[in-house]
Amino acid sequence: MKQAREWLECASAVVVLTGAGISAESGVPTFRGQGGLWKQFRAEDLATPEAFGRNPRLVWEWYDSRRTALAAVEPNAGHRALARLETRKARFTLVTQNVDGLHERAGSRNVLKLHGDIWTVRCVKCGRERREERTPLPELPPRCDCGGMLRPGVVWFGEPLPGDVWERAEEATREAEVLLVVGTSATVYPAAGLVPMAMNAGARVIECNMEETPFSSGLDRSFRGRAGELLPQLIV
Ligand code: BV8
Ligand code: ZN
Repeated sequence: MKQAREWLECASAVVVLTGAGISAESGVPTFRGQGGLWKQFRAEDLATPEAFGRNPRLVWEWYDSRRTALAAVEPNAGHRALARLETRKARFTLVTQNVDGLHERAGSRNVLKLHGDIWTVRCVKCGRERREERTPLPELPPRCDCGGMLRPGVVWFGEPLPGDVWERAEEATREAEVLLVVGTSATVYPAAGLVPMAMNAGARVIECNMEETPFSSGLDRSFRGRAGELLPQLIV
């Protein structure tokens, strides 16, 4: 841990990649770990445009229940440690796969949301996107002023990531001296591809995760444990 702390302290360009695991201690269920969201549902059934086309109400019931649960949670020590780290770095980018908005609530500023934001909605007819924070929503599926149906402002399987966001994430990763990977099973692409990209660019890669991931054995350091406990030890 001491060596990893020094790498992090000495680096001037840092990128952090987070997944559902960093929000677990806030009480937000992960996707694939114990009690994961996908246990009750299969990703293919819900987080795809086809599922939404087939049964928009069912997909909205899932998102509305997640939003309602999220409205009651707070960022945890892991989110706060990353917000502290950002204040000390000349170049810092937080790349997240999470859609819960907890990084911003903890004070992180330069956040790239690869998979969108559960607090935004987009009209399938006129394309207008806006914030919508009411929980629960008054009607499912919610409607746009133009009469079109609103969808969650997130990226589903089979959908491209927001172009500019992905480009900025790649660019930051190529310049990183240290990549810190926290709370992700590193199984969803292209997000997970940032890990080998950082390794190939010569960055030190440090992982904090409850379970082993496909990259763990090849990293500079891979710590097993909770983000809320490990990050405050790494970022003092
Ligand atoms: C794309 C939506 C191309 C928002 C999500 C075969 C068929 C079809 C597609 C594919 C295929 N093979 C590959 C693909 C591409 C596909 C993909 O990667 N599939 C995977 C499943 C194989 N990717 C896509 O479709 C992407 N788009 O490729 O488009 C394209 C290009 C041009 C034009 C058209 C198309 C889109 C991917 C985005 C999908 N949307 N979510 C939402 O509802 O949330 S993904 C979903 O998984 C979430 O966003 C989540 O963030 C993400 C990754 O999961 P994790 O965050 O890692 O969470 P997980 O539960 O898995 O892991 C948590 C980890 O934390 C665990 O390891 C656990 O041990 C650990 N942990 C738990 N507690 C703690 C902890 N660690 C520390 N502390 C703790 N306390
Ligand atoms: Zn509209």
